[in-house]
Amino acid sequence: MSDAIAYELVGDIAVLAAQNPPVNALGEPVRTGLMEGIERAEMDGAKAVMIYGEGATYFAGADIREFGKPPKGPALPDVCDRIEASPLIVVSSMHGTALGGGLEVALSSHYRIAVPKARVGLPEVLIGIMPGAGGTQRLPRLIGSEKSIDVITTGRQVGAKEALELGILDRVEDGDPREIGLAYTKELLEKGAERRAVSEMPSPPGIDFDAAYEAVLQKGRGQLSPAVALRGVQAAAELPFKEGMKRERELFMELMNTDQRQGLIHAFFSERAVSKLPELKGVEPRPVSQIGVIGGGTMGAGIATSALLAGLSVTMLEMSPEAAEAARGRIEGNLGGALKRGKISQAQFEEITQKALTLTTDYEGLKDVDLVIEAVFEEMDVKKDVFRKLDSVCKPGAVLATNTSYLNVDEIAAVTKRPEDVIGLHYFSPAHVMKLLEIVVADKTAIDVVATGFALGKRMGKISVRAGVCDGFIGNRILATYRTAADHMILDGASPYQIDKALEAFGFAMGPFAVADLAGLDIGWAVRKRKRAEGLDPNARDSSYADKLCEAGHFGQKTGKGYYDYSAGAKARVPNPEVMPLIEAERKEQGITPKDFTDEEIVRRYMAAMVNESAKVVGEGIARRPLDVDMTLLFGYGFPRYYGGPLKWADIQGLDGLLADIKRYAEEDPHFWQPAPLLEELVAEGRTFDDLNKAAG
Ligand code: 3H9
Repeated sequence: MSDAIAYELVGDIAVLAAQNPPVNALGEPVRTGLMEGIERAEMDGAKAVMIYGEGATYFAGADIREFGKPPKGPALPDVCDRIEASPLIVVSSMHGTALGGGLEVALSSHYRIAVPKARVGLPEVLIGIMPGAGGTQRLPRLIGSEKSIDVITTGRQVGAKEALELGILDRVEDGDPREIGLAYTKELLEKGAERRAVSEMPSPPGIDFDAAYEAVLQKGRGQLSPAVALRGVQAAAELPFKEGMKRERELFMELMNTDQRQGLIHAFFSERAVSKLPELKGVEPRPVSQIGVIGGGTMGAGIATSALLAGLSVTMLEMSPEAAEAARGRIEGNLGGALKRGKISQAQFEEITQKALTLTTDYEGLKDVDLVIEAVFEEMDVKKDVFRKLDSVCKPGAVLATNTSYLNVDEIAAVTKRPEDVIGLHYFSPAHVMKLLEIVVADKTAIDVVATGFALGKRMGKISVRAGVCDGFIGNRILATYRTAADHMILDGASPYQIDKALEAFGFAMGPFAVADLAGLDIGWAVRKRKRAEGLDPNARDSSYADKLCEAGHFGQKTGKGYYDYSAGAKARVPNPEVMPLIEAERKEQGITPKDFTDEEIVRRYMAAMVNESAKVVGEGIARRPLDVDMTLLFGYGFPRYYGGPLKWADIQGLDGLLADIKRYAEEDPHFWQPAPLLEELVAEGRTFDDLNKAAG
């Protein structure tokens, strides 16, 4: 027998225990073990079978690592059918997360029990596929079409209590999954309960599936899997079980063959791999329980909120009592939002605001903190001054972090006598909401300080990405390049509105000019001024229409006007009529004859610029692996998850085609479009970015 499933006869009950850590994924040995277990139970003359998982969970789903490989052993739908068809009573006892194929095994069982903390769900759409082992056929027969559409198209995890109310579970009981499963099975046998196959239950009533399909498609913003999965639920309502299963298989295979499936699975594994760095193996992070935050503006208050929500004590340093009070107001406002959303209770809110948060205007207040993050004005001299002060007051071993978004961390570290304790922790605004954290490792940063950064990120629920020192680190450096590509297209004939529309159709939640309006046009203005002051390359193209917009007092949403006019509200994006004349005047001044761009051309150039700069960032070691870039863009810059990230997208598009485009664009502007050496190397060797991910382990 496969040792992924342990078999034991307890009286009349055959117990099948999954032993496939960490999540009891339904890989080939588990499927084989389930088949053999059912057969053996029948041969042994058992009266019932009880299935549960050892370790952390019941089956958490099909083994995602098997996707795209040649099939081996019994297929999961056949395993489920075999379980359901058994003449014995089959009971599943669940704990942990019974997800995807896991819940499908449970739905093929005749009775289902779970512990109160268990969660169940069909999250397949989140990885670009849909339930493929009867989930779309059995769930609707239990809970109806509408509720199934909710569970399946959102992929959400349903708590045991709700699952009981919905009718997914028959019983919820606290205890050991094996013990409660056995007791329940015995009870069923004693009362003479009969086999109960969900597939034999009547089809659920239908609804207006076409309207529901359109609504789900729209909500998915280009993601296909939820809408396609809905068609499976439709089949359950309209077809007999066997035909419904056939339809489910067709739809499942359709999704399995999409690029979106590849992108979403890449995102799933990369999200987990991103903070696993070989050099951190076995490195103990420094203990952190009290942190200091300097500067209580939007960013500092967001960082403080995130730390407080993670259970840390925070001392916030501000320049004056008034500024400290304003910072407290911001933090309490953020925490109030968390309270409203049910993330914390009223008691926790009070505990945090009264005990865990301290405001101070004196650096001495930071002398006992384990880690301090400065979020002051983005200017080198200001930062250096802060770090000199920190160096003189902080206790030995305290981690000194800067939240700079582009300044040189080596230079900041150099003003202290302890550069090994200095690191960049670059949060994204609003810091208590945005998931990305760039951990910027400077030349002299000690390895246990890096480990401390990652431990802090994990505690705050962030996706932490290691970055090296350069202007803008990973994310903002790449952003600067693709934004420049967009600016060049505007000079050459595209409008900000066409660019936003084209990129939103591609899948971005907001186009770059709508984002700029949201972030504040003054930010880009300051960066442009700094870069011009540092001296632009004489071959670089420059433009000033956006500066003129700022000079006229238009900073975007916060002033009511930017690229768009927000007088009718933030959502009503009406083009600001002052913008196009400024652009046209500039084209004239630069002697440019505007040309038409197709939406496709816009996307292609924008993405080519993004991929090229990403390849430079990886090639220079600023990002260790392509997946580090992918996760940065996904979690900090609104890159559509279903593409997996810009470099996964590039792999799927074909690197040779992208390089050819870049070379073609370089004929017009050789300064901007310099092909990344790494991209040229990969094309020459016929390799992909993902090959580099795999080589990095
Ligand atoms: C499906 O079922 C299709 C069927 O309908 C039809 C088939 C015909 N496979 O997340 P964690 C790994 S599709 C392989 O850190 P947590 C994960 O990579 C599937 N590996 O732990 C990690 O590995 P490593 C539907 C998997 O406690 C380790 O397990 N199911 C799988 O924070 C620990 O994971 C899903 O989509 C898998 N299915 O969260 C569920 N799942 O240590 C996907 C996990 O090397 N999984 N691993 O980095 C999850 O949502 C979470 O992992 C879970 C645990 C909630 C289970």
